[in-house]
Amino acid sequence: MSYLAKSDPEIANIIEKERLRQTNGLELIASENLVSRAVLEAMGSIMTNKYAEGYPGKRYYGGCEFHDEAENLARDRLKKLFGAQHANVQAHSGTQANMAVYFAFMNLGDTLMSMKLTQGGHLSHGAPVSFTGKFYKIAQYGVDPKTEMLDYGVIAEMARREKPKMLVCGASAYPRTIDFRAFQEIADEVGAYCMADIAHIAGLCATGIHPNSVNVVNFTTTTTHKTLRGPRGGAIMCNSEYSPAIDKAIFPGMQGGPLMHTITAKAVCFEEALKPAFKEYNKQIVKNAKVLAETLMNNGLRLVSGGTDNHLMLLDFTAQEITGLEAETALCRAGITVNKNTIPNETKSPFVTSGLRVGTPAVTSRGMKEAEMRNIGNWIAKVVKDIHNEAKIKEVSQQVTAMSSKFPLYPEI
Ligand code: DSN
Repeated sequence: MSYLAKSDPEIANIIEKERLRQTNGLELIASENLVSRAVLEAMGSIMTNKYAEGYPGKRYYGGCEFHDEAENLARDRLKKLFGAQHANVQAHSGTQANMAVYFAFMNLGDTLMSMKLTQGGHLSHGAPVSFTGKFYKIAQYGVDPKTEMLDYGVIAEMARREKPKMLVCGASAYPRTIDFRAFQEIADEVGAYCMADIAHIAGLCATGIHPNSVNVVNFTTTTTHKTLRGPRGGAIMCNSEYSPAIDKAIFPGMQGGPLMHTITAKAVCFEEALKPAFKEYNKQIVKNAKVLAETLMNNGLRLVSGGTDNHLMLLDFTAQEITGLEAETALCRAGITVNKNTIPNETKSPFVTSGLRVGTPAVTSRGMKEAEMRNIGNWIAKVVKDIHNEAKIKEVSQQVTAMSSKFPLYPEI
């Protein structure tokens, strides 16, 4: 940051404060992660200087030969990682990846069937405030009120009734395994397309720790920055027959110039994800989540669905009579960054909520293992059970900083 510190000390100072926040605290937001130095370098590289509208071999600007090489590598590596026939790596985000699938294969007013936001789904799966809620007729399933897990029989019945054009599976706050084959079978029965948004669990799917949706459902969309541990961005995978429509929907359908520095960094991330160490990393994410979940439950806290199969868990604070917002605020003050989240059968607004979403990808990237998860679980319980006790929050904050300092963000610098 030596150039930035000289040319724009104000911004350099903000970045330094954020570096300290990340270094001294514990990042437990389930959708966040820490990229490698190599990914950071690629993102901050001169690849940002170029317009490359179009696709490799067919650009609307000259001088794109090295951008073609980078994008081809990104596409090939992503295809290899998931066993996909086709990959589009230009989507700026997960929402735009989803939008491209909808625009390519649905007409305005068609029915989109998906998981409700308050039950674990995503804004871009049909929330009234998103473009999806305005452009399409929305039918939404949730989880079973007792098990708090997906009930494929109920989903199939709804699909028969609603006859969607697109059946969406995948979630932002669902701690359990998703049966992609069951979703595709339901879609086939009612003549719908099936899209899996694996943004949260992409790393787990790529490494076989969670079933892979590619070659099972028609379209797979993802972000590249969650368990995949790459730069912020999106991607789409599908069979070759769908590729012309998908590519056209992204460009020129909804995006102009691709972010070539990000695409280059995606290529770096996909190569890292092809290495055996990435599988070990994803295994550890799940091991850590299980230990953290057990520790929280041993402290008398309730987890939605009674546990987790993946990288995240949802705490329900109904019994503690505190809100997700209060818990988030107190934990953040203790150096534990989490986000309030609606839980199934939520009675409070999305800005207040009765729950909290907790995930292990970022702390696992720092090298933390089961022993650290036990500490974290005990600290979370200590804070949320006595939310107004300033002395306790301070004590936890000191313990968090002491432990975090042993796990630097980038050990090599
Ligand atoms: N960023 C996603 C998440 O936190 O799950 C939502 O867009």
